[in-house]
Amino acid sequence: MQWTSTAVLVKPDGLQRGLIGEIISRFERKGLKLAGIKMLNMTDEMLGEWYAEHKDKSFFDDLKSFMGSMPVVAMVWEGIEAVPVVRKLVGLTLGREAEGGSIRGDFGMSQQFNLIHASASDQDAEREIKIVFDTDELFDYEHTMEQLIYADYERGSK
Ligand code: FUP
Repeated sequence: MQWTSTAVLVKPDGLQRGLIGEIISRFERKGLKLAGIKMLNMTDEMLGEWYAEHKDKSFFDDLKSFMGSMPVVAMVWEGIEAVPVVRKLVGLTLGREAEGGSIRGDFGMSQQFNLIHASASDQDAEREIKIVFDTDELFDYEHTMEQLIYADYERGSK
């Protein structure tokens, strides 16, 4: 049981579809803690770094141009095992295959227009958070609800 941070981007299609509030609400309701949030245009350089693992794929340029076409809303969410928890709430990459109840499963049909990005691992989360957030844009504060969200022995692992 480890307390971790994860990076989320509401992509240009999520912004256009008016899903920012819905997405934030799902993470809040789950019991995750918001550590940072901002709206920004991702530059080609940022996107090259963000999607470095896909740089040789055929869809790389198209993906970067889509992601840079409009602002995104970037967030950092925290909690015990936040990375896999958020991935589960987000659902499979392809909206058509994503489970009902997940964000992509409930709102998307596409592979590229899949509304949201969530870090795939703790290492990816660390790297991605640094691409978008300065340290003074991340907040450490008391989340009083945690006493209701986790048992004492779980909070001890923080
Ligand atoms: P995910 O981790 O679920 O966001 O998905 P991947 O890391 O596999 O892919 C990164 C992004 O590339 C996805 F959000 C969608 C996009 N993509 C395409 O546009 N075309 C493809 O053929 C595969 C992925």
